[in-house]
Amino acid sequence: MSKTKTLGEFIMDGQSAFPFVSGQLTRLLTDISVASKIVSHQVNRAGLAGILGDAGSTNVQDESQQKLDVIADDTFMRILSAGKSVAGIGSEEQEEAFICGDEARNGKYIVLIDPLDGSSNIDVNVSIGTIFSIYRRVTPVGEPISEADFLQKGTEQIAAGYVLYGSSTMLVYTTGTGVNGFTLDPAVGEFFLSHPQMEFPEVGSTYSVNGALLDTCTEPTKKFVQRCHEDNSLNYRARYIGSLVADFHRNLIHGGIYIYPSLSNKPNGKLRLLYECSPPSFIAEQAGGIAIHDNGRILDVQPTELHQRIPYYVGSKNLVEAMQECLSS
Ligand code: P6P
Repeated sequence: MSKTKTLGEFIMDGQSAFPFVSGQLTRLLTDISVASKIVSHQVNRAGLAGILGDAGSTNVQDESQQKLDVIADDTFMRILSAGKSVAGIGSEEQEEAFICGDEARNGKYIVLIDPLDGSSNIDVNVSIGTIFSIYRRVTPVGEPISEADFLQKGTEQIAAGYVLYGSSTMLVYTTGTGVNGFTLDPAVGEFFLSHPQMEFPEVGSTYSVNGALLDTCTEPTKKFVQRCHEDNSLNYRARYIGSLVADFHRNLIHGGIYIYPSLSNKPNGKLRLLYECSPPSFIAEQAGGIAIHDNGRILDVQPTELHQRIPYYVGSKNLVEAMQECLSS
């Protein structure tokens, strides 16, 4: 029986295809998997370790931080900054980008991360996730890094992925040659390749949008949802978990569209471009899907601020194209 490949073997296979690489990306992806295992362990024992609930602090978004938000952020920051592959980290939980120490000045990469997305679901044991993006720095290695290193278009991503802390813990990522999913076997502490070459099904019929927002969202989303209700050609269903990673992952496997639209009181919606939208958009396009905002492709947007928000529509081609029609009509 062929042995199931571990994440480490898969990453090394990727490196061996480019023998002259420095190995920094391999080390960085490995560091992300290590941090993910630590966070998975903390999430899975949260109710027993007194780490549920509020941390008593707020983040830059003025959202109350959960204890696990802080733990996840500390874990990823500590491990990624120690790895010497990363020159800087932009995190949802940190107002300013974190500049890694002198020993990381030779780091070639920049990481943008939402350490724990879906925090409102932590205390009720519903799936949550980590979302990450990896870019090459634009400033010369060895030089101080600048804002431009963090504000790169999504098309410049070297890799992007998410970790889903669900009924099992999965790490799903792309480096631009397809999307592969790995499942953590907690008995041995290894991620194993369980979902090779993931792609959206040909047709999706699930839409994920917070129904309570339909009163305040702009007309195109109202029109899209109305069309789903009226179109009997597909057996549409609504599924909304309140965790982008969980909704995105289900839609990737079964087909569907995730929507966080522009609202009358929040014209840029809620989701952050750099660490909530660009990574799943890279994955979506690699898996045959589409990812857009109100006026075009997410990956083409030139960021202007680390925490900027953007309306977001991502998923199966047939559904996002239907949403595009509503946006342009
Ligand atoms: P609402 C979690 O805070 C998040 O960023 C996404 O993971 C999730 O889809 C969305 O916000 C939920 O927001 O306004 O529907 O509760």
